[in-house]
Amino acid sequence: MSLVNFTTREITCKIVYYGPGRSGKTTNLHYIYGRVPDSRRGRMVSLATQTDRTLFFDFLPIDLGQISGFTTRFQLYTVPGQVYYNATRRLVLQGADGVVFVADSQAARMEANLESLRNLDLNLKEQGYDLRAVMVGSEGTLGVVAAVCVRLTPLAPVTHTMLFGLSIRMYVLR
Ligand SMILES: Nc1nc2c(ncn2[C@@H]2O[C@H](COP(=O)(O)OP(=O)(O)OP(=O)(O)O)[C@@H](O)[C@H]2O)c(=O)[nH]1
Ligand SMILES: [Mg+2]
Repeated sequence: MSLVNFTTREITCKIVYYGPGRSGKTTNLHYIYGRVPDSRRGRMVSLATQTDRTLFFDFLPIDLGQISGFTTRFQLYTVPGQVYYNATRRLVLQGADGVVFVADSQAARMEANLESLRNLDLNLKEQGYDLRAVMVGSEGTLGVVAAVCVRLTPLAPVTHTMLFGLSIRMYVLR
């Protein structure tokens, strides 16, 4: 659930980029950092090894403007993809409102993608989420996002929420 602070009138959403090592999670955040205007982004923090592998996480705060008088902030995190950093992944995943799964498109990395998806499934279970249910998506549960497009233009006066199902979730979890 996003954090809503009625006193400061702020809504904060935590989005975690998840996926196997070297799939491009940190690259995604760098790209977003490069596209968001200075006024809408905070400092990007990367805790990485000397070879630029994520050691703990990357963190990028972005400001999406006002929704119904509330300042909306997104906190984007990446996890370290290397298999032996699972304790860190579990920590970073805590309190996430959404997950962006970054798969590696190289055919040779298919098994690594599936391993990471299974690992996500296990780690979400610890937080009481079932990935199969999550991927169906219903109000109030965590969402798994395959792609994100953030438009930093003024909000429309009226917005609608749409819910749709995907028939491939069993295939994805196979
Ligand atoms: N060709 C190509 N290279 C990419 C792409 N995305 C990332 N890379 C390269 O792949 C390498 C690893 O990318 P990272 O973004 O550091 O990967 P990561 O998922 O954060 O990896 P970990 O931190 O180890 O989990 C870097 O050298 C990137 O430049 C892509 O879409 N295409
Ligand atoms: Mg990384």
